[in-house]
Amino acid sequence: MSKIQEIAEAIEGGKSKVIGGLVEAALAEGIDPLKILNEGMIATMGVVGEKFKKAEIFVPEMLVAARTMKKGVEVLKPKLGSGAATSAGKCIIGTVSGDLHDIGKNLVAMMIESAGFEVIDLGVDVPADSFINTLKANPDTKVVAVSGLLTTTMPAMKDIVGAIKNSGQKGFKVIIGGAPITQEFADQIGADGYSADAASAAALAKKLAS
Ligand code: B12
Repeated sequence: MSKIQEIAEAIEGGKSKVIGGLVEAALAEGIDPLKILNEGMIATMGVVGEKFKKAEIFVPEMLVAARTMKKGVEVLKPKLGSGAATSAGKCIIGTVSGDLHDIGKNLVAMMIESAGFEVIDLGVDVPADSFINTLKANPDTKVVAVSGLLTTTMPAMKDIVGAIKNSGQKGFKVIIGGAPITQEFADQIGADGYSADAASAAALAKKLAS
């Protein structure tokens, strides 16, 4: 079995004790960290999601898979990103209110940080007020990034983006993302940008901030 398959199986099976060692072994074999992330980890969360949808697994299994992926990402983190030294400005990031998913948001935060931004991470379940108060406290913010994984929290994303845009604060762009989000939805709610994954989110943030 390849190291990537072993990592995928460990995540799916929620084997958080072995994941760190497996990621280290894969890195030692010279496997590209991005390949480990995309093929071993992110793809596996898609499989986990499908199994949940078909009621083959339930929330606890989804949770342990998520915890295992997080542990794996910790080991991978120093190997990802460019470690850019120059400051591209500030980026405020958070997952919308009502939504507790943060793996994708954390990856986006990590890649945006590697692209040279100072990242202020508000965590999960973030209401519009928190985004706006943080913007007011950090008027030099260049990008506000809003994540959402549930179709049921897409209306909250619309409200949050609207409230941020109408807050009277200036000089920043709003980007959105998450599994159910599309460019069409971003256009509809007046966001300045959308991207489908963490690497392109960082490129988008850089483009919009310059
Ligand atoms: C792990 C997981 C959980 C974990 C979350 C743990 C955690 N700390 O995040 C737990 C168990 C807590 C959970 C709970 C629930 N979950 Co859940 N979960 C998932 C699962 C399996 C994986 C999500 C994930 O981490 N993916 C991997 C990451 C890397 O991908 P990502 O988040 O999409 O992020 C990438 C891009 O979207 C993008 N991106 C993300 N954010 C942003 C932001 C910006 C600005 C940009 C530009 C890009 C960007 O870049 C990221 C990196 O490439 C998904 C299945 C799936 N296919 O998504 C279901 C899923 C999202 N969950 C689902 C559901 C239904 C739930 C629950 C309602 C279940 C329940 N009955 O309680 C609860 C809701 C809790 C809540 N209020 O939030 C459904 C949602 C269905 C829907 N259409 O809304 C899914 C799709 C499963 C399914 N197929 O049914 N879940």
